[in-house]
Amino acid sequence: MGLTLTEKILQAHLVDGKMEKGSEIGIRIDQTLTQDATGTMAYLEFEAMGVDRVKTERSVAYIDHNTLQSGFENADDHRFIGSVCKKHGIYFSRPGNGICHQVHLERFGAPGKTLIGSDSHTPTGGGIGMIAIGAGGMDVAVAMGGGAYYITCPKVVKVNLSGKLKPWVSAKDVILEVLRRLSVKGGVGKVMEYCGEGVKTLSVPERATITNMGAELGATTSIFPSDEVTQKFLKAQGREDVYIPLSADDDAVYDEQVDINLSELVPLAACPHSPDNVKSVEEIGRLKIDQVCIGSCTNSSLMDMMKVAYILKGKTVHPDVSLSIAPGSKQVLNMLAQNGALAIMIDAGARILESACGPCIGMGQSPNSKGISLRTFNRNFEGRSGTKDGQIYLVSPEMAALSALTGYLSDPRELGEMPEFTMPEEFIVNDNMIEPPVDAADMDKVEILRGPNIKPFPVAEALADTIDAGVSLKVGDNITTDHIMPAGAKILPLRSNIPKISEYCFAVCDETFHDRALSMGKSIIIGGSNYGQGSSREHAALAPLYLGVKAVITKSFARIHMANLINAGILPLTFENEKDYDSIDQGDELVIENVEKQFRASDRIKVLNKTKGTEFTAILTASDRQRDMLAAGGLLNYTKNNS
Ligand code: MIC
Ligand code: SF4
Repeated sequence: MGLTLTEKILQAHLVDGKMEKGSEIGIRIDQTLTQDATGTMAYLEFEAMGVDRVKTERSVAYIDHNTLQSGFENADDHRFIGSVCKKHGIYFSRPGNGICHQVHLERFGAPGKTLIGSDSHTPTGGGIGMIAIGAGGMDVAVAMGGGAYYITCPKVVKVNLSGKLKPWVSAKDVILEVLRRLSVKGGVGKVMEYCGEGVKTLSVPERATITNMGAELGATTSIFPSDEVTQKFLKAQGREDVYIPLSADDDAVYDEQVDINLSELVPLAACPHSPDNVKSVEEIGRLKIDQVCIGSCTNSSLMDMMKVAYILKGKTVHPDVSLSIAPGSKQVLNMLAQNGALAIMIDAGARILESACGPCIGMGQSPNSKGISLRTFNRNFEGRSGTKDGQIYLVSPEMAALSALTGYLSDPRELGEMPEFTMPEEFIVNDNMIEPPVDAADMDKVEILRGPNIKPFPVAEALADTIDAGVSLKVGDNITTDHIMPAGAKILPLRSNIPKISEYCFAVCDETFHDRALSMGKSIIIGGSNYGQGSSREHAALAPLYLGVKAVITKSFARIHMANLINAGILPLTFENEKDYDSIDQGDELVIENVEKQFRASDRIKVLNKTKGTEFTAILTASDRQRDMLAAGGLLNYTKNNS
């Protein structure tokens, strides 16, 4: 029986467990990446592990999220991360060099390798044929130390692409179509593997747009084969040496199949407030807009920018619209500057932002109140833009650029004939903003620079015999990590300071949560389905841990968040019978007796609702290793106990 590409790469990296779907496997990690908003915590955790030098083939730290520097905090974090990198063997991509996923694809990604990153959009690397997975900072720290990364052996979905995209229909429309069909929960426990005749019509950056936003499906990752298109891209980046051809066997067996005829796709938009709320321009109708933002790790490649420049050429941004453009990397920005496209954008009235995440994570450019904003980004969760009632639509760069000129949501096919946009034979390669580490022999000479905002992170105590705690919060379905631990210009600078950032925990849902949880001392959170979807930020587990949350009971969890809860030593349970969700109210006192004894004996955990005088069963879906971690009080305690 043939193998899928996913199985081939996983199998080649398998260090623990068996390749049986649904069971836990440990894989060797070749490369890691971090970004600054999750990186400070990841490197504090790495330091706590006491490993001298990273044991991966390549580890890179990027500074791209917190580049606003409206106080000393971010600059301090950058210096801290830079000094840790120098000492411990990590490459340091300086602020200004670009968004982690875009730069990693350009400069480090390699077919057949494994990559984990402390950012949920790490699967962007799947565009170049690698198994690239988003993870919590602690998992990345362990991988840097040479430890395996554990995942549930995934199901593999064949996404069979046929045909060719019509003019002005974009790679963004491909992934929006997949989201429209499968929803934000559709990829949980699965890898989306793209194959079929249509694959070769897509460039590497286009493939990366698709794998990037596979994160919004909740998928473990997404991957494209490595073929001549990959080879050409790597050659243009001066890295042809890392190219290897890779694809699934012809007789590979998949768990599911999705067929997409690229020729039939039309321009689409994800409407507020979910990436799967996808509609065509006709379905949305005439929509007057206030803002357009082009950029982010989804759509900031050179080819995206060249299309935007073509559309803007000789025109002026509509008087009622603000257009911002953030090219994804220094390489992209530099090439736009040299080929004149940047001048076209400036001339049209675009507001050029630095090569960083920027508005995507609410670092500036929040829309006006009730403002309608078209963005080429990947997430449009409520409040993420920094404007609570902002109405965010996710669209392709082509649709964004044309709409910026017309002032309303416009179908880019109205542009008529499309010229051919071709990838350059050679990109401008200058890695002068990537600092290599010092030699191992000199590591003791490097001083670690710690600013006053960098506070120790909370570590759970070993599990108590009995959890007897009140429900401090009850929330509904599809709660994102942007609800649990919001970001944005005010809060993001506090990522290295858990006591301070926890003041904003769940503030989007309930501003009184922080004080209530603190005064309760210990508590339990009740959630609906797909709880914790979105980012990989472990702050969404560490802040609740700091506030005394002992367990979270939901209808279902998103993958990375559930792993982060276990890493933090918080018990993640799901209702055996979803109806039990309805019988619990905020303030109820819940008791789980003999917790460890119960979960060592079975997946089914008995929970008493003392207030209501009822009892229900919750399920713990965890491997033996994870149960050990929960008993020890999280990954760090577990690692210490076992070293
Ligand atoms: C995001 O897009 O939500 C982020 C900000 O990149 C996060 C990481 C973070 O919260 O720091 C992610 O995707 O994991
Ligand atoms: Fe940055 Fe946005 Fe990409 Fe997250 S999704 S890495 S915030 S650009």
